[in-house]
Amino acid sequence: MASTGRPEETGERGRPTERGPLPDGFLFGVATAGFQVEGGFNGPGQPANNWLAWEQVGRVAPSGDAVDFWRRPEEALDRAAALGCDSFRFSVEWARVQPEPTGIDQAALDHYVAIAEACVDRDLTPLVTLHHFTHPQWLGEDLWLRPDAVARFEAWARVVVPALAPTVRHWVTLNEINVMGLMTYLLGAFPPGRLAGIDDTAVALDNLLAAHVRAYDVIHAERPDAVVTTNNSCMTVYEYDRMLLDVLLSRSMGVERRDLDGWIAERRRGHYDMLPTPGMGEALLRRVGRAVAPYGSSGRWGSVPRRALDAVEASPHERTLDVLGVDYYDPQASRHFRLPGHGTAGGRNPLPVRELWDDPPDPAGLTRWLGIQATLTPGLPLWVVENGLCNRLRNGRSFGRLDGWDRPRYLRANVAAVVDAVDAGVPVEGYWHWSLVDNYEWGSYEPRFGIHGVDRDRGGPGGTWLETDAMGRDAAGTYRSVIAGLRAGDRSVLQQD
Ligand code: IFM
Repeated sequence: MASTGRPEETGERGRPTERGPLPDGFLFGVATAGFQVEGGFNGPGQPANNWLAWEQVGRVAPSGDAVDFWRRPEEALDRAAALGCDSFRFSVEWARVQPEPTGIDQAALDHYVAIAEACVDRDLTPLVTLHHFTHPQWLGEDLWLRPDAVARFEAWARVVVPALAPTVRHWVTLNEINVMGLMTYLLGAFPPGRLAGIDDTAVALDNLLAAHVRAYDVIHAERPDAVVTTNNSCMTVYEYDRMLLDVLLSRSMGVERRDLDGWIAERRRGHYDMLPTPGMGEALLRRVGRAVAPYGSSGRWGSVPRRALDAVEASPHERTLDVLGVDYYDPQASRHFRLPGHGTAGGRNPLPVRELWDDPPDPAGLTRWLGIQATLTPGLPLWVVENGLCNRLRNGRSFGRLDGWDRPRYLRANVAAVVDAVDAGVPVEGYWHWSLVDNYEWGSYEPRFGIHGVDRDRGGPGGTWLETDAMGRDAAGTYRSVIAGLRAGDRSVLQQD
């Protein structure tokens, strides 16, 4: 199995080192995504992506300059290095490199190579995402329903990977495949904003999984020692989380295609057996998930193409995940639904869903989740590819969280949860905090996730970075001391004040 750490740092997996409680080669990082930080999309003369129409008609806030990462990546990389991180995650934006159907913007591609090299110059292992929710506008909003979606994505990987592979060994193919499918076709939150498009969700998920497999193959052909993952956002409903990974892993687990549906049923049981007993809402969502799944169910969704399985079968690799990436926010599906009019930071929420800034932290849940994944896939290392806390900033006013949590407490508690998992023998090999800096949160600058806050009204394009986070807390100082302390074997840095 490929080692995920840098060669000089790699030791025995899951074994605490003499220097501290974490395995050798454990990566601490921060995670970002191009459209959220770069700026310079969807304006006149700028590369256009699938959010263009929504920005133009005012359905979402303009992404504008974001934090101007495209023009000054050094500031972000210096800040990540100053935290003591040894990894930095960024995405290569398809719309920037291929703004037109024909040809590529070589200067843009070279710029991404330069960013990867600038990471290495700072001892930051680059973790590169090939697709973080966006694609060129010319591919249409419904790219992931198109029969040629997988081939298109494979062609995109063939553009990026040869250019970056000499510098980049660690990859995320597609960010949060499950969220991409659900937000686009079920919940209407990503363009084209379809609600309850159950069949479309299934087709999109199938295409996204197949695209992952093809990209995995492209990356490994270019760089056999690559470490490749995709990072589902943890969700308790099996069909929208673990089932997708199980489809990818089925071949490596010796499951024949004809046996897949029965095996999926077993895996569903295994997944739910390890989760806390569901309340009524959760049980209902699980039933719905099961009824509409493209895999593991009978009859109704037989029309879904199952391209993912074809790709898994055709791959030269028995297993197309080198590490299991998890994004951990609030996995409990039923917790996302609330009665309209419920209280939220800064007012009342008229919608039947919980806002990001009200998502309840659950560090113990993170330890449990990591353990469950390791049990379901013994021997596969794990990365926490994203984990972060949101607060709201509205019209220049920053709101604290209703539950009183802040980022220093969250950072300590969640890293401690990862350390607990490692102590229990779970092979976690990296943690990337979302995010280094406040950024464009898919249609709005109100949700803030940054270790560094940004004053968007001061300074030039991209605003002014703050030393504190949006709540005025020293999140940077906390992460710095947590990383340095754990590397020195000092767990006291995880204690709450
Ligand atoms: O900002 C997003 C990111 O793009 C994907 N994962 C969740 C983050 C916070 O909502």
